[in-house]
Amino acid sequence: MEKREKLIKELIKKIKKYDRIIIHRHSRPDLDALGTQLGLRDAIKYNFPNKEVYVVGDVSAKYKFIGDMDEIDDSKYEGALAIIVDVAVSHMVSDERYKLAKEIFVVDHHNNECDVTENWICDPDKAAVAEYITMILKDNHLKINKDAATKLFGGIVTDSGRFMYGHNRSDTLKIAAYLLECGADDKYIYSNIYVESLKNREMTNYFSNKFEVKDGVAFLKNDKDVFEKFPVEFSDISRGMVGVMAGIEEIKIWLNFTYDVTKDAVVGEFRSRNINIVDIAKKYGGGGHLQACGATLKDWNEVDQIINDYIKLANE
Ligand SMILES: [Mn+2]
Repeated sequence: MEKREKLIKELIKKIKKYDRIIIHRHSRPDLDALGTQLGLRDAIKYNFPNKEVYVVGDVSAKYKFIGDMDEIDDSKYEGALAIIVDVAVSHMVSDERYKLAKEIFVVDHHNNECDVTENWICDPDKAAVAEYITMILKDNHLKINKDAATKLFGGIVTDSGRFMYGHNRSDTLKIAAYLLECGADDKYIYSNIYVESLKNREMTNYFSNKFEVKDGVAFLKNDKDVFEKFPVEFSDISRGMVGVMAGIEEIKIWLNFTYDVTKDAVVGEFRSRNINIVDIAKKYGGGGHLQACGATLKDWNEVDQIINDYIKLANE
């Protein structure tokens, strides 16, 4: 049996064995992280009603519609299984108390090595970790109820860019179809992800007028004053505004740099159309997907260096 297959069986065994399971994911969550975390919780509770299952981590106002986090005591980790989804790098995991758990298991789909545990399965061919978890549940004959299906569907539809990205899109669509058969409320997800507040539209307009373009590369440099102008969560600008530069013929690579006062560093979010940009992100200590990745830069000088690297790449 392939190593990954063996580990999947291990994961299922552990889910069945442990009475208490605590699910983590990366900080500043997107809908794949949250949808998978909450969807897996719902599915485990549905299959094993007597198990205690908790979800922890920082909250996101934007994705409140998908569900709430639990506040739990450290003692809950005693003898518990911690499952970490959508991230394999320890410093990016939200709530480091997973270290208190008896065993840890990581399920991811990013191009990163795991520094958390040997119990690590990762499939970068999956468009979303929600797709991976759905496949694992399905293949191992665990039922997916309506609530779980809706949340997992939300993860897939967003991380796949509405089914545009991923290496095996026919698999992604099949898994999404399976979730609809399980009762996923796709309308609920779409009605939440396609509606924005007036404040958000004002923000989009502001950043659309602000980005610079150089030789096929667009970039935004957001210093801390943008948070005085728009008092929103960090990710609302960092990850939330990178898309204002997308879908423009002349722009092949687009970069959003936002100063993070808590780190005294600049967080970069990088996207491209049909160009592998993750290697440059890795060169600066970052990572992610081939065409959607990020890195944290020391200062604005380093930001200029990475912009130049991307300009070179765009013009190769
Ligand atoms: Mn993901």
